[in-house]
Amino acid sequence: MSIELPRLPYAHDALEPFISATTLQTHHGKHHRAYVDKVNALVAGTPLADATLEAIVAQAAQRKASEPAMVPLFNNAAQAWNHGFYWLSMRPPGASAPQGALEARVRADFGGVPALRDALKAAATGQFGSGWAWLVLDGGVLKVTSTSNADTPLTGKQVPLLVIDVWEHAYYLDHHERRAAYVTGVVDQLLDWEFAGRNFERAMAP
Ligand code: MN3
Repeated sequence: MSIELPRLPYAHDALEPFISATTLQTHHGKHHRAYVDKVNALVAGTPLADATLEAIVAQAAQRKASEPAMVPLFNNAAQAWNHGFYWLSMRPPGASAPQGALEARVRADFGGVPALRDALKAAATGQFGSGWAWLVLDGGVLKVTSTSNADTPLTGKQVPLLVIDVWEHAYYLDHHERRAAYVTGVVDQLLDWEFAGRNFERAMAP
């Protein structure tokens, strides 16, 4: 068994004009696929060959400080996982907003949805260099965070609810150096708050 490139949950042009079909073809078909292929090459013939992607990320994260070979495995496996989560974090443009229990939690922790959107934009535009901006649940409290390169909340105690890829390959073809233009489109038009709501309810379930 090897890990697989997940299908995009929408057509390549479904996120236009905020993210172009050309970007999705390259980002999903080339960048994400390269991470998946590299993981499969690195685990082939090892005890991790049959592990799930989540287990590979966890193992590599735990062992990379003492085993140099685990560093590239972590980087590629975490990137593979982060990208799968990123595709699910978006949906075709339209009015989507937190509902129900998640919306109540957003009001309690951020004061309201507009403040949460501002915090996500600030984290995504403010992340220095390559990385990811996240909405996470941390001990029952919503937080906005960012991680560098391949780093992922999956390896810690925070539960990821949504993510925005802020590597240049996510926006350069569409927006060149204007990361903020890409981030504004994603946060205001593309984030899938139903996906965040399902992640939130699963994390809060006893
Ligand atoms: Mn990417």
